[in-house]
Amino acid sequence: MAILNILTFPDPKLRTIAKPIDSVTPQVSGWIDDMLETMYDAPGIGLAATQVNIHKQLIVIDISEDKNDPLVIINPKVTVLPDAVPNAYDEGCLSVPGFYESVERPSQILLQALDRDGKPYEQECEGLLATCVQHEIDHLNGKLFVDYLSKLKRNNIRGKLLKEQREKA
Ligand code: QAP
Ligand code: CO
Repeated sequence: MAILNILTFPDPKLRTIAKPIDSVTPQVSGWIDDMLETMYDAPGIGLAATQVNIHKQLIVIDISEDKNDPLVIINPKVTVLPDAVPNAYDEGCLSVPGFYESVERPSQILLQALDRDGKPYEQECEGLLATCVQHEIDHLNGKLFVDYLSKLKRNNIRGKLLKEQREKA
């Protein structure tokens, strides 16, 4: 197992579109283990492969208090459920460290995906889980939560993160 390097906004690699996974090979299993370790170490509640520069449709999430309920999501499809309403959450992102902003997304979704054994499953999600799944699927499509903010807010965050990255280098 290994802790992977997390790309930081505005790294253009975060805009890459992820490709579907054909089958859960030992390499894919290794990515899952490393992504879970990286997410728990951060610590975070969700991590998309895009964020660790792996451009495959793979996500890990754990919103449990005790950090012992990992959800592995491969090749996700999401449908907004008919009763869904817009729900605002204060979102953060391991690729946008130190910044949290309110984003509105549908409150209830149906997630269809493959598990870590390559077996299809579906799960209805609401609350924080629904928000987190949609946030992570956005990563696979090259999208970040800052894209939902005003240009002024996004540029302000970009400037501060670039300055931090310059100071670290
Ligand atoms: C996505 O984000 C999410 O700024 C997962 O300094 C977050 O795990 C979806 C983190 C909130 C819905 C609501 C962020 C850690 C972790 C930071 C994360 C930071 C350290 C973010
Ligand atoms: Co994120």
